[in-house]
Amino acid sequence: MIDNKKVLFSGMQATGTITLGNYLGALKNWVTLSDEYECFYSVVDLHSITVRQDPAELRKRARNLLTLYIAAGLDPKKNCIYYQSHVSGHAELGWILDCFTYMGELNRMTQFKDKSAKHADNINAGLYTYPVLMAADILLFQADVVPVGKDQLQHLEITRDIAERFNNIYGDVFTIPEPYLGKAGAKIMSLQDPTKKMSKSDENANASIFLLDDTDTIIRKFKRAVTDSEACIRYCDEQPGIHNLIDIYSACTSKTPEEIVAEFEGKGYGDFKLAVGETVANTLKPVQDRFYELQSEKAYIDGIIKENAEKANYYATKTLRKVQKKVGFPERIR
Ligand code: ATP
Ligand code: LTN
Repeated sequence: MIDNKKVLFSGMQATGTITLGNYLGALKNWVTLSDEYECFYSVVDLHSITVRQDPAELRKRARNLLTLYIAAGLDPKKNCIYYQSHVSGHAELGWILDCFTYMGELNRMTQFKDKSAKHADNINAGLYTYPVLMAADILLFQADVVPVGKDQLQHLEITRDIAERFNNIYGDVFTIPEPYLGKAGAKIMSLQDPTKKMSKSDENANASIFLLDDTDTIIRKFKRAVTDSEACIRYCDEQPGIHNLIDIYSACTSKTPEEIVAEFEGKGYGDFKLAVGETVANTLKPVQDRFYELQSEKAYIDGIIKENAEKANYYATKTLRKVQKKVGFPERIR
């Protein structure tokens, strides 16, 4: 608890331009939750280097991502928006938690299996211990709740296991976090293969809507979206393409799938795809406009980066000192 509010932590990697999946599955919920909780939203750049990055490009993407957090509606005066690399406690707690995590647990992580298949030439130890660093992110702030997309639930589970293990040995040190999944949009699928999740690292640019895609591009991508052969709009597992488009429309409009099916009764795929495309474009437009405005407000953003890194460091250090004491590191002499 901070000032009688429960704590929320979440983060995104600066590995590419964020997609509609990241927005509907995570960022949009972050904004909704931001009044209720004391929030920490990190650009998790330490996680990004588990995959080889171009340094200049990484720096630029991280800045854009941080700016997008604000453009999407997170007030940086109320929410602590910061770069993970500016708070050394993440790495320090990560190391300690490495020593409380079993290789058997890490061997089961599906993201590790997927990413090592994708980057077979660079299966590094960081990629393997990635979930422990993620656990450190969350536990460092004693987070009660962690809003994520469905693909991250396994990492939340291991975070809880590590925290419980640590607490069993040393007493109540860590808050046990709960995942938060939004109602709609928890798993947005690729527009080209609706059995795969929409991902910012997909090689096919038509498979993903990027947050900064312009209106024409968005509509074109939806027009080309792979759908099914039944030519009617139903919400069922046999029509994964239409299912995905209904989920997207639902997440943008707050209409239920039933209402959407009723709205498009008797209409064809073409009409529906256009409606989804226009709705997504209208949803993203204000975020894009604000992003481009903010990009030119360098001093303002720099100020936020500095202030929030200090705030994050303050809370991180509090937990870290407690943990260091528990495991038996010597007291600091002041
Ligand atoms: P990559 O594609 O590079 O593996 P990613 O987009 O899956 O990256 P992150 O940037 O780390 O991964 O994800 C940030 C947040 O967005 C996480 O909470 C994740 O669960 C959520 N997310 C990612 N993809 C989707 C999706 N297709 N649908 C819903 N939520 C998603
Ligand atoms: N692993 C997440 C990104 C991430 C995160 C976190 C999310 C890193 N640390 C802490 C929530 C809380 C991902 O790949 N989507």
